Amino acid sequence: MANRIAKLADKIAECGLDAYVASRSPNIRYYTGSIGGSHLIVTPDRDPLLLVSVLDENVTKDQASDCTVDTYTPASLLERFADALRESHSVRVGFDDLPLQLLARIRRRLPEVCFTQNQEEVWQQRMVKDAGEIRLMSEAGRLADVAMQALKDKLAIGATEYELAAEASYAMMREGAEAHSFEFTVGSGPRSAYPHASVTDRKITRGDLIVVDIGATHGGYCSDITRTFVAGKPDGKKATIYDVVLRSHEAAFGEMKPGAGCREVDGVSRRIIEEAGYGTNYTHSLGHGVGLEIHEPPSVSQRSAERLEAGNVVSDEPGVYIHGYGGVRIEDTVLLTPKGPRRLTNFPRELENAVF
Ligand SMILES: [Mn+2]
Repeated sequence: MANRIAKLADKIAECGLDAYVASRSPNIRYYTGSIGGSHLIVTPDRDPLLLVSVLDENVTKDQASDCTVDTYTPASLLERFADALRESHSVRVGFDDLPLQLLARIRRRLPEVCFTQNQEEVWQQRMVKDAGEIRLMSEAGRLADVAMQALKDKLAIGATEYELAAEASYAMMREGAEAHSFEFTVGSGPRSAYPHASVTDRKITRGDLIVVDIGATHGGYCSDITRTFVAGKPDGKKATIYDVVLRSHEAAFGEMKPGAGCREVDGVSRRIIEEAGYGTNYTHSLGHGVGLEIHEPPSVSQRSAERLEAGNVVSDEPGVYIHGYGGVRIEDTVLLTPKGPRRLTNFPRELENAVF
């Protein structure tokens, strides 16, 4: 953690800032290793200071490394915050995110200080995963695969979406997930046309497409996988849509190399779906960064100007959704290595494996 904080201190100096306040909990976890702590104050030449409420005092003292931990009460937060910035003689202070009311009160107390929101430097760091993060993300990926297999084993006509989601949840948590990385989607039949379908009491019926989007967190890090199952032998249209989405997913995967433009990679996936006549049914971007949060930079989309680099972890998740009919999405979490893409989720993708 010390070198992550040191890097941040270098970056803020380069940006002409005297101090940086990290208040988003994934950022505090990234820089200190602690799940507790409210505000981490980093300056180029002083020990980092982590302000923690009495509620989180014990966990933060046990977990936080490479910073001084100081406890505040609701009455003393503002004073401690202001003191820390005064002691460091900071004039230009960057922050990731602060509640507006708190920011206004700090500004009133420190009228000489100029506060600017700056998330870019933190994201530049967090976008490139180090070896320790990659280990945790690989395990999060394995947990998602285990959960997908457990769910698949229970696929049957008459099973409810609730029952299927419960199997995935139980399997991943028993194996070492600390949480789900987002709300599961088990969208069956016409509900598979909802990209974020949630989970209901709907029973699986013959002919259904079933989109299952799940993920685990491990050591704070997320995984994200989607598979689409088919209840019974698919008719021509369902087989075609499945094939198009799988080809789109595979083609994009092949383009996920360091230096590739996010926009171009999205374009490769989109062209295949457009050529098959389903362009307007592909209603989201190809992918998003994954890490301590389930949606992070870089965005792999038409609006992105970013380039992929080694150490990025992004999702590869094209989809086709037809209202009233159903949908298909196939997604893996992908690590960019210097040599090319490597999947962190590996559950089989072939249609034969998707039919039950
Ligand atoms: Mn995703």
